[in-house]
Formats: sequence, C-alpha cells, structure tokens
Amino acid sequence: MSDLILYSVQGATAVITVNNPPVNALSPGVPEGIGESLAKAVADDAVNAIVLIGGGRTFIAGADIKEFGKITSGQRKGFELLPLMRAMEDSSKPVVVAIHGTAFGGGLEVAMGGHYRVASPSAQVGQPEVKLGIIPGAAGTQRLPRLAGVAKAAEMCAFGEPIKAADALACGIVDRIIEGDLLTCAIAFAQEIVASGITPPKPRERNEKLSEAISFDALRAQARKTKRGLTAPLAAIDAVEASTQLPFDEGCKKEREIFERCLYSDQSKAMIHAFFGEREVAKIPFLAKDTAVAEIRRAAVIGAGTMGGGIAMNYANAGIPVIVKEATQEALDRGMAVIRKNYANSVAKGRFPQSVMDARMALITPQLTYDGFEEADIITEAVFEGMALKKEIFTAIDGIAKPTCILASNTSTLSIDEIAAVTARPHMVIGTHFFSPANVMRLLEIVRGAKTSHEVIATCMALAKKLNKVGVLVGNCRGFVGNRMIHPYIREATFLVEEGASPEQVDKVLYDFGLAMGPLAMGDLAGLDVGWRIRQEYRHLETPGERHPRVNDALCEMGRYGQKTGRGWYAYDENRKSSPDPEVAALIERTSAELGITRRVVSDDEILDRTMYALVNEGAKILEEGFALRSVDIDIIYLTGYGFPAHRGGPMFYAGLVGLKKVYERVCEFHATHGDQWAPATLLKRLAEEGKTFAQWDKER
Ligand code: T1G
Repeated sequence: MSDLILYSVQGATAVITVNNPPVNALSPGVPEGIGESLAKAVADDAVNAIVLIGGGRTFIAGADIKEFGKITSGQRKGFELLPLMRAMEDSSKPVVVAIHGTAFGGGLEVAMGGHYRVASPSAQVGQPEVKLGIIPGAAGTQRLPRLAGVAKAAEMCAFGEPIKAADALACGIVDRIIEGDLLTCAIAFAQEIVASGITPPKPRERNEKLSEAISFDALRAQARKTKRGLTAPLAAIDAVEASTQLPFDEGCKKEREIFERCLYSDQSKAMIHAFFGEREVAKIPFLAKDTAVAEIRRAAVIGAGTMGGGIAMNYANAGIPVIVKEATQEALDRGMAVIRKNYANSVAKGRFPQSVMDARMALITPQLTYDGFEEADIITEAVFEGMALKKEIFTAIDGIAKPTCILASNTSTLSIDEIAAVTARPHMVIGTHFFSPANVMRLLEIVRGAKTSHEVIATCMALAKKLNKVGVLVGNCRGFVGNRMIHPYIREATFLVEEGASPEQVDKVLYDFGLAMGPLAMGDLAGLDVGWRIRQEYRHLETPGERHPRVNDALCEMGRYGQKTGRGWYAYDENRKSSPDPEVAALIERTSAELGITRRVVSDDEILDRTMYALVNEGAKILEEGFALRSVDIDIIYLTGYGFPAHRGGPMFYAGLVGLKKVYERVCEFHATHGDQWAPATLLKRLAEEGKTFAQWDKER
C-alpha cells in the first residue's frame, strides 16, 4: 500500500488516515488506498469498527483538480468513486468519518459514504464544484438530499457555499460535534455504535427526507439572477431534482451524465484556470524562497478620500492599527464618516456584530499631522492623482519614516520610479494600487519600480494575503496592467458609438458576455472626468493624426461626469437607476457628423470583438514588454479587479478559447480598417502562427 494512506488498528478500531498533503485531494492512489484499507479492516476479525480521517490540516478537500485537464485531454481515464462509497456503506462494521478542516466536493461525497460523520467545531463541509464550472460527480447530488434534506442540498450544490459544522449537525450531514481530540472521540463514537448493536444506516437508503417539497423553478430563477451566465448551478439543480424523481442508482447515472457535460465545457476550463491562477499569481519566480518578509505591525495612510478611507479599512480589518492623515479637518471628518457608514452598513446587514465594528474603528486614528508616522512599517499614499503633490508627500515622509518603512503609492497611472527618485530610499518604494471600492475589490496591483527591493516585493505580496486581497505583481508602465489595457477597450467602445452603435447596445453586448457592467456604464460609475483629466495631461504624447474618441470629452464638457453628477452616458434617477438620454443620442449624432462619419448598423459581434480583442492585443504587448509575469496574471487582474466573468477565464484565456489564430486575423482586419492603434502584438502573431494559447506560453517559459 502506498504512503498516501496510513492504516493502523487502535484497540478494536481500524483507523484509515489520508496522507496526501497539502489538502488530501483524491489524487490517483488515494481512493484506491482507502478501498484497500477498508477491505483489510473488514477482513480483520480483531477489528469491529472503522474510522476514516484526514492527516494534517484537513479532511479530503475534494477531487484532485489538477487531474481534470488530463481527463478532458484524454491523457487519463475519468475517476470512479462510487464503488468506494458503496463499499463503505456495505461494510458490515460501522464506518465513522472524522472531519476537520474542509470536507469539500469529493471529500464530502466520500464522507457521505460512511455510516456516520463526526466533526471538529471549526470544520466546514460543502459541494463547491459549481465554482469550478462543474457539479458533484460522485453522488453528492444524490446522497446529500438524503442526509440534509432536498432544499439544503439543492442550495449547497447550486451555489457552492460551504457550511460550518454546527449547521451541518443541525441539517443532518454530521451526527456529532467533537470538542476534544477528534480521532480519540471518533474511535469512542465508533465503539458506542458497536456496543449499541444498532445496524448502521446506509445513506443511499435513507429516503425519508426526499419527499420534502421545494420549488426547483424558484431556485433556478435565483441561480439565473445571481449566477448570471453560469451553466453549472442550473445543472446542479437538475441533478438534485433527479434525486427526488429517480431511484438512487438511476439518479447517480443522471448526475454522471450532467457532470461529464460540465467537465468538458469551456466554462469549467475557464473557472479551473481562474482557481489555479489565483494561487499562481502569488508565486514570483525571481524571488528566492528565503527572501525576508517584514512584519507589518503598524500602518499609515495619507488621504481619507474614497481610496484612502477604503485602504485604511483594509488595514483595520486585518487587525493592523492605522493612522489616517488628511490635510483639513473637514476632509478628515468626511472620510471618517464614510468609513463609519460602511462599517455600520455591514453591521446592519449582519456581516459582523457591532463589537467587531467598534474594534475596527478603534484601530483607525484620524489626524492632521505626521505624528506617529515614524513608527509605521508601511505608509500608503492615497491622494489626488498629480505628480507634483505625490513628490511633495514622498519627500516629506522619506524624512520622517524609519529606514525599514515601506513607502507605497496608490497611484493608478503615475511612474513609481519618478516618485521613488525624490526619496533617499528608492528600494523601499513600491506601488500598491487598490481598486475602488478598496474595502470590497479583491485585486491589489503591486507595482515594482526599477529599484524596488526583493524584500519589499515579498513583504507586499504577503501583506496582500493578510489584507485578504489577491496581490498581482506588475511592472511600472503607464496605467500598469489593468488600466493600460482598459484604455484601448474604452477607446473602442467609444469609437463604436461614434460609428453607429448606441451606448445601450455596446453595454448590453458586454453585459450579456458576462461582465458586471458594460464599458460606458463603468465609465459613469468611475467618473468620466477622471479619464478626461488624464487625457488632457497626456495630450502632448498623442501621435498627430491619430483618431481619438470625442464623445466622452464632449460629455465632460457638458458637465456630464457620470453617476456623481446624475448624468453621463446615461441619465440617473435618485436611486442611481440609469436610462438612455435623448440629449446624449443627439450629442452622438452631432459628433459623428462633425467627424465626417456616416453612421452605420454595428453588429453585436463587432462590438464584442473590437472591445475584447483591444484588451487582448494590449495584454499581449504587456507580456512581450515584460510588464506582467504571465498571461494568467493579466487574467486574474481582470477577474478580481474589473468584473470580468470567471466563466470566461479572463481576457487572455478567453482569447485562447476563441483561438488565437482567429483573434489575430480579426486584429489584422481592424488594423487594416482602423489604423495603427490596432497594430497586432508580435506575441499574438507568433502564438497564432504556432497554434498556441497564452496559457501554453505561460507554461513553456
Ligand atoms: N485539487 C488539487 N489541488 C488543490 C485542491 C484540489 N482539490 N485544493 C487545493 N489545492 C492546492 C492549491 O492549488 C494549492 O496549491 C494548495 O493545494 C493549497 O491550497 C468528485 C468533481 C481546500 C479551502 O473545489 O477550496 O471534488 O498553490 O492555497 O487557502 O465531485 O484550496 O500550494 O501549489 O487554496 O488553505 C472540489 C478547492 C473539487 C476545493 C484550502 N473541491 N480548494 O484553502 O490553501 S471537485 C474544491 C479549496 C470535486 C467531486 C469533484 C482550498 C481549500 P499550491 P490553498 P487554503
């Protein structure tokens, strides 16, 4: 037997321990090993009960996701777990499954093969497969309704959220919560069962909860609304519904069919890419394993505006005391009031109790001076986006901060090197670009200057994790990665409007593609004046004769800055609900005429291709210039910072699904029609010719 499974006999109980760190995934050899141990225990006359437990930090966290690609590409056969669960249920000796950490996916399914389950108070159980674009594939949709009830099972399988041990006990998934040592108590529980003489119940035969009446259609409606565009939640509901209509074995067959369909879908490939991508971005190839990571005990933030306030909340949420400095009492009071309101909203919504809010507020010290900055381990500047002001601030804090203090800027476009140059410690200067609202958005672009030290990079990557952010390391180019790419995307969206599309049409195409909102609605939300000011600042860098969007500037000239002025691309009512505005339609017509453009019917396909491929082409340029480490880093930036739909896997992965050859050809067409702004990236051309994807390029480097 391999060392993936450990077997011992303690008294009269056989103990089977899964030993496949870090998360005891059901990699090849694990299910087989459990099966062999089970058979050994059943055959051993000295054994009267069996306990299955996970070694290390968790019970089984599910099937081995790394294997899925091998299955879909035909490298290996699909897995078959059902016989293992059946063998557990059919065991003549009671099988008790002891759960700590996370029993997720296949882990919970294996656990449901046991006659009984006991759990540590901190354990969680769940069927999170939908988050990978699939559904439970080892009878989860059939056994869970039998244990937890149909409604609970349908909800868990459709939405994928885990539940805590207490909830699992209440709904019948778990039979006992163990406060003491899990293994010792699980063995004692198993011996209690033996002593009672009860015939252990087989979960697959426990049909009493299946008659519970629920509205699957209402659940489907909810899934369509909250999981827009995703197929797996609906598929999971179908599979759970089957448990109420078919005998167990037939239900399992149905589940398998649906599972296979999902596994081979593009959505699943994209979501698995996103799962591993989120973990991959934390790995910085050039950082040595032993790079020192400084502990951030105290922080300071300059600026209590939307960004500064949100950043301060991040520190407080992570238990790090933070000073917030503003220039005027009025701005400070306003900023603190927003922070208080945000926390109060969370308390009102039941996210955490008042005591948590109080503790977090107590960690935030508002002030007008630099007092206490000398103790900070990191100072984050989050003031107005202007180089002169940033330089002034960095000069000041360089004089006050201790030598080991990291000086971070939240700039979204300005050069970190230029900012660092005014300090005597450019190696300690870095960009930490939070996304608005900073207390909500998960992305943190970590911008590396030419002189930023490895220790500072490693510390900021670790800090991102502590702040519950997804930190992605990027290089110091204008707009860094996310905003550099958004520029051509918005440009094309605006050109399309000038050529004949309506703002509603453009936004609808991208919303239907799965984005949280279309590009023009996003501009209204972020404030159209922000881009307008940046364009004015950089006008001198424009290539003469190059086409530039006009309508967005014209909107700003009319004072239509977006939601904040109640008018932008759309008109907004007092609830911020948008509607098309005839004034905008007239402005667009006028602008097209001034530009000498004859308006035409623009197809939805053209809208999608021009906006998406503008992102992809710029992303490819960023890669060839080395400003992002891997294409997956770009994908994760878009997934966690720009509302890009997970089931598309990010712009670069999406391009791979379409096929880079097709993308490249379309970019060439746009180049021929619309000029040099569409010059194809060399990397895109090369990969298209080689028949590769960006994801393959990542792996080959
Ligand atoms: N398979 C393979 N690798 C996995 C894995 C898995 N299921 N889960 C985690 N890893 C790797 C991960 O990539 C990382 O690797 C390391 O383990 C630590 O993870 C038949 C179809 C369990 C809550 O969806 O939710 O069962 O980066 O950094 O924060 O129906 O991992 O170190 O090289 O995330 O402590 C269902 C997914 C599968 C669970 C731990 N199960 N995992 O979080 O550590 S489908 C899941 C998680 C299935 C059945 C089917 C989390 C975690 P590396 P980590 P963590």
